[in-house]
Amino acid sequence: MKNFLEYIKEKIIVFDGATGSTLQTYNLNPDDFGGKDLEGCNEYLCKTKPDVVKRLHSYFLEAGADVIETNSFGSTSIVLNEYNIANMDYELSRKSAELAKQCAMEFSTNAKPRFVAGSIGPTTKLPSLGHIGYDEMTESFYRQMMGLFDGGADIFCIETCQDILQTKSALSAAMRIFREKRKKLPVITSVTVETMGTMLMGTEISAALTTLEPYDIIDVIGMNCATGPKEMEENIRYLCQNSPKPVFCMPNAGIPENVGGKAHYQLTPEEMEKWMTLFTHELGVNVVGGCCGTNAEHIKRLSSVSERFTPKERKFEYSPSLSSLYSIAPMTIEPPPVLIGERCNANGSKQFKELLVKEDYDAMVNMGKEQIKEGAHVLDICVAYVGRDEARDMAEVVKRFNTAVSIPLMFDSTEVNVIETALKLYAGRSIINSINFEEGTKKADKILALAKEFGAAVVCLSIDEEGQAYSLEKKVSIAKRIRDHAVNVHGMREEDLIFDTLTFPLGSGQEDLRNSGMNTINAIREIKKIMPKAKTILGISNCSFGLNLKIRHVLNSVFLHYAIEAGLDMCIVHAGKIMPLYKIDGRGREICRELIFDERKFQEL
Ligand code: THG
Repeated sequence: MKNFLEYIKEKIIVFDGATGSTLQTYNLNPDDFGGKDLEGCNEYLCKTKPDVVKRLHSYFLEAGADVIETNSFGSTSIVLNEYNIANMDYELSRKSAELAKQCAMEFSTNAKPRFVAGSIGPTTKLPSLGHIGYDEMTESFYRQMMGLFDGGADIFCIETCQDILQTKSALSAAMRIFREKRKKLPVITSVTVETMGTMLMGTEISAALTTLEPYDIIDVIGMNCATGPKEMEENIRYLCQNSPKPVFCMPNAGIPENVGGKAHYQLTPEEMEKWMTLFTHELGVNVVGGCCGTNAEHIKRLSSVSERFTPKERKFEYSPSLSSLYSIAPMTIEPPPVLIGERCNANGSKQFKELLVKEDYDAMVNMGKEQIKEGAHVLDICVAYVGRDEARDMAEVVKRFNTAVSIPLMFDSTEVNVIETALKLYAGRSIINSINFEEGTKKADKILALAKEFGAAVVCLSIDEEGQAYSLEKKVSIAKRIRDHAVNVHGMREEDLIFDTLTFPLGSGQEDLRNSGMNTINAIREIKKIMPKAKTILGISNCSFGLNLKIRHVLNSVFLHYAIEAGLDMCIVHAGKIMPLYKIDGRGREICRELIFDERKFQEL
């Protein structure tokens, strides 16, 4: 049989129509569901009424669907628990795949193969609102997916996502299954954008794409449910213009209207055909199907669209970005640099440290918000404080910042478990700050594995077994070594690595640090030359440690200026305190320049 991912290149793929609203037309009674307590549990029909489930599949296969979805939307323990049958998750999931597979096989021919997509719904819990923890949710998805895999599903369809953390959790489960089974299935992830134009949690489509795009286990990305095609147009257009992966679109038959207490869907098969012709032929959607309210007539029309058009070649532009739960921030901006707020750091701000000790999380969130007002594009978060439980503090902070802060976060910790805790609570695409080769690759390997599992970008410090790099050669050679390891061993992309050539205090009087500023800046230039896709970053304020406050702001600003000139992409700063060069008097500028480039003139004066 043809491979699904090959097939998608030659044909617009047609999924089936609505499961729930079609089952409703069969007028099932409580006995069909296995009793009053289980009424409405569609997934349980796989056990009590397998013939009804097969009838549903055959109905859509006859209409021309290339792919049918298993009757397993809510077959996780999380959802089944509401019917007190949580422990039937594996069995029902497996059965749903077996039934769908039997039907697909009956219809499958060489000319028109039919596939089974395991339906993985969002469950009934929103992890970003703290309804459930990441590990518990992942375990639940794992059991459902294992059933679908063992029952013969050809594809995993992680669909109707309302909170991107649900999708991340399902992806963690899928990665575990593919590792254990030594076999990967194609994965589709599909989010639901409500009528207000964002996902239920407030996520814009650009943020959803940015968060999911780095996952290489995802093969197809798209949208389903909530609205009809008309309301989806702008977001589908965005995906088609920006997604490197094939695009999936399964609208409802319009927005449901309440008719006599029942949901009523108005979009006709003709209207569906008209919209999907636009989406496939003009925008370049690759996979179509119907969600709530769509019946065999809708699917027949989609089949005819698929017969008339071959997949459109899309031109897209994509450069990796960062995201919060809500929106995106690019990893490079014009003019540079991306400003990363430094103040939510227990070691870098007395105020933040005191708030942490008081556990005044609202005030900590406010410090984050203040930095946004001052111009920060991203926030560095560091809660390391001797005598406190860093992982616990990170959890408390990330939980709140995830929903309360609109810009992406960077997690600043040397502890693997602290980074992991943060990633499991954060819905966006973050930066991990940082890795180094102080212990060889040992610790870096653990953090890079986390970066891959959660799609995060990573700051790489020029530190190896011999310690921090001071010379230009050493700064660059460590960066190259980390790049080779991250790319070749872990499958990271060069563009997701952010090199930090280290900022040392310039005004300390320490003889061995005299040329460190210059080396740091020259190393940036060199790294940008040999790794053009990689990004660079500096913790600018380190350069002025120990000096008086007014001078610090001047030196920080001048140091930043020269680093940008050398190609710096991002900097960790107090954004409100950075001055443009023209606001610094000539003499101040010159003294700072001499200090940075170690010209020693000031000694002769
Ligand atoms: N590279 C990377 N990450 C980093 C650094 C780096 N993270 C931490 C640090 N260096 C960057 N962050 C800061 C934050 C604050 C200050 C310096 C660097 C700072 N704070 C004042 C002080 O300590 O005197 C403010 C005091 C206050 O407000 O209480 O200077 O290099 N990857």
